[in-house]
Amino acid sequence: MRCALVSSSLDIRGYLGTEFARIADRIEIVDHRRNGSDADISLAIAWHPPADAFERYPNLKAVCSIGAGVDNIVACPSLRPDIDVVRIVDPLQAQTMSGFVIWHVISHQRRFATYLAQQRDGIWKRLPQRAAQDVPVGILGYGEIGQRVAADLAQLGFPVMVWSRTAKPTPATVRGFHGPAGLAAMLGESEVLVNLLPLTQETQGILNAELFARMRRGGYLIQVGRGEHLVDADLLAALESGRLDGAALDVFAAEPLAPAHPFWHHPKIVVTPHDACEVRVEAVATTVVATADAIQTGRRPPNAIDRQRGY
Ligand code: NDP
Ligand code: OXD
Repeated sequence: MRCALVSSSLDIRGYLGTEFARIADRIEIVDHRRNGSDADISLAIAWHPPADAFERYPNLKAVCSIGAGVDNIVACPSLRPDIDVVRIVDPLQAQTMSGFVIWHVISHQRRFATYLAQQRDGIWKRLPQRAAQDVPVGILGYGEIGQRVAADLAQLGFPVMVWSRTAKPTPATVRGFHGPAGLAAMLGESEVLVNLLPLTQETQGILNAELFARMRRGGYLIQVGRGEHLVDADLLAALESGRLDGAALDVFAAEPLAPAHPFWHHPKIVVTPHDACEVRVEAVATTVVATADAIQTGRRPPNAIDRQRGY
């Protein structure tokens, strides 16, 4: 089966390399806007597709993301509502994200930024220690990745709370919340807040002044969802007022982060370049093969998102 590569921001062919062909040897990848007929294309791999990208594929059945997030694909105006959008689900990606989140939670708990500053100034001074059980962590989103992060943090002794759209069963070590009332309740108890939500109309701008005001004073934000979840000015104000003590930001509304953006040099902000957890090419190739199989046998592809919900 032929599969079109569609991106305005990434060399997908270069990213897939030779590993993709090893696993997906019956998929022939072709570049977007190649010469020749586009009527034979029923499958595409996309990341930030151009607005008119899908107009030229009248027989397109499914588009695979190269990430867990699909917001940049579902936002594409030329994507017809009947086309399946398929996300990556990869337990190794969730494990890597979990390590990234744990790194920042413990960095906040053990005052790593203060120790770095003390070292720079040659200061030998022990700081009061806080046990994991005294640092409650709230997680926005309890999906494929949020579940792994919650389980690992609970295993380390942190009190863990999770928030989802619908009520979800949780193990005894994780407290579940849902809906608007659940959010308010969870925020009131959260010192560290981890954002692992998908970007949808409902979640855009959710990390704002009102939300920060509901968290424990001196809290910490770990933002690994999407840049558009965060109101940048509200974060800066919350850090300025002491409402928040710090933030680790991995995703930004405009990536790469503009050189003049105030986040770069803010003493209470850690910036990483959308690198919390890579997607392995192997996971993309397996997903594309499963999607091609589904198209050929007239089934819905595994890991196709709900187009109405947007995730
Ligand atoms: P899933 O789709 O598996 O889970 C999403 C979770 O968010 C679900 O629990 C869902 O609730 C909840 N949710 C969605 N909308 C709302 C809402 N309006 N109110 C409350 N809860 C809501 O996503 P993943 O766990 O796989 O990934 C989450 C996001 O993490 C991705 O969409 C992506 O943006 C980001 N990401 C970032 C990466 C990085 O490198 N920085 C890497 C990978 C992912 P319910 O269970 O009720 O449906
Ligand atoms: C993402 C990913 O969705 O890297 O950001 O999977």
